[in-house]
Amino acid sequence: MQTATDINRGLQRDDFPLLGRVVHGKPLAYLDSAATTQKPNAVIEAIDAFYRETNANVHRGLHRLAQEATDLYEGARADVREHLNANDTREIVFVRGTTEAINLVAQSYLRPRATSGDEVIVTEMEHHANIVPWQIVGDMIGVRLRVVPIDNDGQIDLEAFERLLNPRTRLVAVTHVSNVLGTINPVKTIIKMTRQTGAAVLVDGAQAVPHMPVDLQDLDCDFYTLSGHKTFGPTGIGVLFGKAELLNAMPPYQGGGDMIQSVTWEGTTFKDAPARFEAGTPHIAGAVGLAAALGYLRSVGYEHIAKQEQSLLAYATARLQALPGLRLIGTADHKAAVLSFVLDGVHPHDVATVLDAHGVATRAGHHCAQPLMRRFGVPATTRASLAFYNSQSDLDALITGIESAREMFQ
Ligand code: 7TS
Repeated sequence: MQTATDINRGLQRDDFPLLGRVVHGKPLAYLDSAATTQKPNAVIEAIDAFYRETNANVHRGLHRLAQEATDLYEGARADVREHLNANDTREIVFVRGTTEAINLVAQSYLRPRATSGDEVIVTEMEHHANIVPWQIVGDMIGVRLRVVPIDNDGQIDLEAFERLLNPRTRLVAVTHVSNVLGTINPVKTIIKMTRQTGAAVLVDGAQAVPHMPVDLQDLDCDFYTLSGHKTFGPTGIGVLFGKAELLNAMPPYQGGGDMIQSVTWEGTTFKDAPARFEAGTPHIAGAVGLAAALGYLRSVGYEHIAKQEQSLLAYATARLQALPGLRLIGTADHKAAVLSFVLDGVHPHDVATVLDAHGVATRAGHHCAQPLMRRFGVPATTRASLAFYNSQSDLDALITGIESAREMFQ
């Protein structure tokens, strides 16, 4: 159960050794979890134990360690399936992260199917990872990007979306949670609306899985992505979920070892998914660490996580809105604990630099969402992005730092 102490201290904060660091002589206030999350002991220990006790390659050795490593790697896949409530373990492809997952879908799903004049629908709030891969393939075959507008609070205009859907729509690609605005999008509605057409739906879940339970059978999207490092797991590992019938009908994205049935000089036949999309030695320790992270998240409990983060979000929103000259970008009714803002007369990078001197880690810039910055008429924002381990004192340090930036620059 959450208590008032959790908000003061941060939920399970002691599980995260790095959060005890001192930066510039100040206790670290880590408010950059949308860029990457810190790692709990459970994850660090799982990776450490893998390299100390089990390390071997997977799927190809008959010796004991190779079998154990394969069991751990495939066990991690089963854990991911369970965590996301996907139908089948074969629908879980390990990739480097969301970026690679979306590129895979662009190259292996869109490229072979689309013809000139087809359309891909995205929204104005997408990360570049959910824009550029469609443009790269689109430019090769003449596929057009159509963009769903958002309102001034950062919420998708569903009526405009409905008007954009048409028989030329091949794919709808939408973020579950915005990395800049925090908006939690009505993806179930978007998926249902898309189902009225023949188009497929990809949901970018990079910023969702760290904060909320995701039920893929309930959502019924065709593709879903996550990044391990944003979900309290290691960098270099992520997941592409794809419906089995779609994955098995898609050509491989990369060729190499462990993904073939047979290779001759005349040609090659491929294994079914997920192996056909996992050429070469995978990030075995990464998968093990990711499974540990998801298990850890379940042990903390998404109900407690949501309660903690929503309390912190409410507190931070009220404190920020009380600061004169501060404009919050992203004020949706339904949002995750991400606070982007601009301060009159002070460049967002200067704000972040002053904050750093106070031990407060934020990100400043366009957050890989340049079209979104243009939509709000700003070149950049400063962004504080939270996780359940944050505390009210992290947010107090943020406010103190912003006030000091204003004194220095205004
Ligand atoms: N999609 C969203 C919504 C994201 O926030 C990010 C990364 C990506 C895709 C790409 O994920 P990757 O793991 O493949 O890099 N977002 C951020 C961010 O907000 N700050 O740093 C990275």
